[in-house]
Amino acid sequence: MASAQLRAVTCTAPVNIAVIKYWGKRDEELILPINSSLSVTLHQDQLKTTTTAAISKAFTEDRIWLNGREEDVTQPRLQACLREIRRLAKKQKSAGGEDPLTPSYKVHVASVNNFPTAAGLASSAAGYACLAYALARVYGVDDDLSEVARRGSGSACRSLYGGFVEWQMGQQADGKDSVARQVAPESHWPELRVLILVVSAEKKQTGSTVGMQTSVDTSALLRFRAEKVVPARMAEMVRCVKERDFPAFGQLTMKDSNQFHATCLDTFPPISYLNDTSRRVMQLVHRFNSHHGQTKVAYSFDAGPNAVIFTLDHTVPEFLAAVKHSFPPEANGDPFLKGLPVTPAPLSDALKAALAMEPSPGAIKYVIATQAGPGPQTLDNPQEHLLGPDGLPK
Ligand code: 2P0
Repeated sequence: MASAQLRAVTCTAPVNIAVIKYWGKRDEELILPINSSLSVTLHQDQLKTTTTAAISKAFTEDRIWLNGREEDVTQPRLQACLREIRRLAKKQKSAGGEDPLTPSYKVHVASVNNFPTAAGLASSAAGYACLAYALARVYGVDDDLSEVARRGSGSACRSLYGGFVEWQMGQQADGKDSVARQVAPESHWPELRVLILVVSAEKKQTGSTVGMQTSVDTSALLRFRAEKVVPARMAEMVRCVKERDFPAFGQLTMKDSNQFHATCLDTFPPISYLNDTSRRVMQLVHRFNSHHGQTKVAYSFDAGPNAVIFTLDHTVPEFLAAVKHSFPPEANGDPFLKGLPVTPAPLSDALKAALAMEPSPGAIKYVIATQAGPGPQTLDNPQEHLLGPDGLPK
């Protein structure tokens, strides 16, 4: 087919880490949560999904390739995203858009992550945010994309914005008010740093979708959390971000991560995402903070054993030294530190003694140093399209 018939756009979208966690749906089909959540968008220089969406009159079916492999396009969540974007496109075209036919055009999508799936980092949020954003650009949709992204994966709606983002749970049965909103842009807190401690893990964990449904069905603690704890925590977390109050931000981040994992243990049968290394990281953080007499570092864990550390730029060198002391890197030739460079710092004997930890060699595979970053971007250079002029992966 001639390339003139094909309209293609390529976009990138970020990963986000929740500091007030989403866990549990009140509507499985519409993906409506039982509580609001708040996240930090990570910088795409370190972690991102890139997606090309192309439409053409000549395409006979919707097709999708993820990391180079063609996937089943009839998957219900993907279908929900496609249906929703076409509904928005039709709505917009009927209000005077340029080409009333394009909403019915079939789409080809190719998507890649710049981080290994094997690292155990959640990729669905970046993936569905990128899909929603790329589909919107290619079909010419200007609407709020919260619903399109959310129908793919709940946490994906938070990856539609940079910086600090809340997903308001909403009250309506149709989910129209269950939307993501930016609390503050990434430039608001430039000293904030994020370290991802990639933990060696052999076992496959319970998937989030199934895990949270079991929690909704069986955990009284989860209900209590959603109704009685999270509303006040959301307000407090917004305050912490707006005032750049790191000690309060860090403490609340750790408490909310711990409460999420407590609801997992309260689920029946219980779910446990943390492993011994995760718990040792928690111990390291608490001992580091108590040595300094203040909350300088905070941890957060999602549906897996990897630790996400929040801290401020001036604390990174010393904390990284503490991590290397407690989890000596394996000499396998791979760099232990990826992402933002960190100036090496010595570890004082006093801090070493305060940590009082037997070293666990190799328990942390590597560390990715990053920071808060912007929301989805459109790439202007057609060279960066993942689909060729024939609409197939390059
Ligand atoms: C979060 N997680 O707020 C929480 C904390 C994991 C732990 O959102 O079923 O992949 O697609 O809506 O968004 C993971 O759940 O689940 C998640 P679905 P999702 O980031």
